[in-house]
Order: sequence, then structure tokens, then C-alpha cells
Amino acid sequence: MIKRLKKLIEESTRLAVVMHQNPDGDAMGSALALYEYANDSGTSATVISPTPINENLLWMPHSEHIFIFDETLQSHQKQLQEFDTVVFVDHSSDGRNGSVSDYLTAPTEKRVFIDHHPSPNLEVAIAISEVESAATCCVLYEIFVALNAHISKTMGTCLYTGIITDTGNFRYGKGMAQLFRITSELIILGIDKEQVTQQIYYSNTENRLRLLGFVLNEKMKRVGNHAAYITLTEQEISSLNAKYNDTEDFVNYPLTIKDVYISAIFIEKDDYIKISLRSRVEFDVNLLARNHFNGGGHQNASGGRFYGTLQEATDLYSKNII
Ligand SMILES: [Mn+2]
Repeated sequence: MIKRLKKLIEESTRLAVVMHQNPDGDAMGSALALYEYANDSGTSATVISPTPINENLLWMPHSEHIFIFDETLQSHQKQLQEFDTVVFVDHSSDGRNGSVSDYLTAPTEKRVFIDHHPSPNLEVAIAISEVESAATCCVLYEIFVALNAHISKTMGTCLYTGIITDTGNFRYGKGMAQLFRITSELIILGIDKEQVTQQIYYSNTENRLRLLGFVLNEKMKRVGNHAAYITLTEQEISSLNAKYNDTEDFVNYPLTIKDVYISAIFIEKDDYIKISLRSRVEFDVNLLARNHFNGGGHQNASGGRFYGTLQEATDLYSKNII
């Protein structure tokens, strides 16, 4: 399978590496490392993002070359038809890359996904799905090793970023033995671990921190003894001079309360409510997202959308977690 992947990349003249919407460190890390690998192999690769990149990830190597797809531009729609081969990274289900899939014309035989999410349903010729891995970056690292590829320091930095962001800096996730082994190998490679940590964990803006203070004080509610949730409107966010992206990771704060095991954040957008769900026990928030919130993800981290009012969304959540 991995040899077929290598052949597919080498035979491609225009390779698209597609990330999911609101790409996180793992999507960016795997896409940008693969970008460097492909270009080093003589294949012209382009990383495609369905939405703008969160500012706190723009320091990542090669991120200045990412193609931010805008569906409203016909020239962008046309550009997607130029790619003969596609690799989807860090997602493998329909709808996760917005409308990018709708405009790509590369045939199924030239499509690949590299992922670690359960229940893949994208139609591809090569499906690399490792649900026991903590990050897509771990899956990709093993692929590079199997291919005997040269892993540069910048590729290592990209992969390490995915590793720490998908595990909350080594706190949660599957495949921990693999994760620590790969981390050790990346450190031996000479990556600047400290630089990545600084960029990811010491990059708050003052406005984001003040928004967090407001959210924890005023907007966090408990459900029973073991769950909590946060609601927020875009108006509240902008009234504190913050941005939607500033809310990333807020959903994890209620989980740090001693007895809280399930957490959610509901953010009212123009025409729907964006939901992120987290748990730190057996409780499966992937199923919760799939069954009630038009989404999915992992057992302990998932997300979705709700078409209705904030009140209806939080009622549905409260009803289904107890
Ligand atoms: Mn991931």
C-alpha cells in the first residue's frame, strides 16, 4: 500500500494535499510535511485549506504557500480541476473539507487519505486509516520511515506540531507508546521542540485571554454533577474585540473541573450553531455528535452543527448525556 502511495505521488504532476475545515496542528503538520516530501521527490504539490488558517499556526514551515480555497471565486473552482492526484489528510469523511471535494476532478484511482479518525467514507484508491494512532502526523511519520524518506528538521517540526496539538501536549489520545517513540526519534533528528511549544502554548493575545475570563465567569453552565457546557454568540465574541478562532480550546476548560467528564461549547454563527464536544471518560462524544449534531470525530473529541436555537441545542445536549 505504501509503495503504491509512493508511486502515485511520483507519477503525479500536480498533487493536491487537502486539509479539513479550520485545520488544526495535526492537519497542518501532516499536510506541510507531505508537501515538503512531495516537492523533494520532484512532484509539484499544493496544500489546500477549505477555510482560512488560524493565526497561531501561520508560523509553521511552508504555511505561506497554502492555497486557501474560496468557493465564491470561479478561478479557484477551476484551479481545483488542475490536480491529477489528491491526498486527504487528517480526515476521511464526506463534508469535512467543505466544498473542496465537489470541485476536485481527479479520479478515484488517484485519491488517497491518510488519517486516524473512525468510520472513513471518502472514496479513494488508497485508504490509510490508523485509528489507534494519536495523530495523523504519527501515521505519516511511519509512512516516511517505511519509504526510507529523508525527514528534514522542518518536516520533523511539522510532525511534532501535530503530535502535541492532537494530544494536548501528551495528555490524552491513543497509541501513546508509538507517540513517545516517534517523539524521541524526532528529538534525535534535532527538531526545535522548545520553539514549537512556545508557538503553540505561549501565543495568546490579550483579547483571547480576556474572552476566556468572560466565558468561564459568565457563560459556563453545569449539567448534573459530571457535565458542563459553554454557550457563546458571535456578537459576544466581537464585543470583546476577539475573533471566532480565539475560542479554540475553550471547550477543554470545563473538563479540568474535578468531577466534570463531559464538556461542550455551542457557538451561535449566522445560520447554524457550531458545536465542539469533549470527554475524558468512556463516554463517546463521537456518537453524540453523529446522532444529534450532524458531525463526528473521536470518542473523546468531536464536533458538529445544529440548526436551531442555542436553547434547543443545549437542551438536546443535556438530555442526551445523562
Ligand atoms: Mn488529527
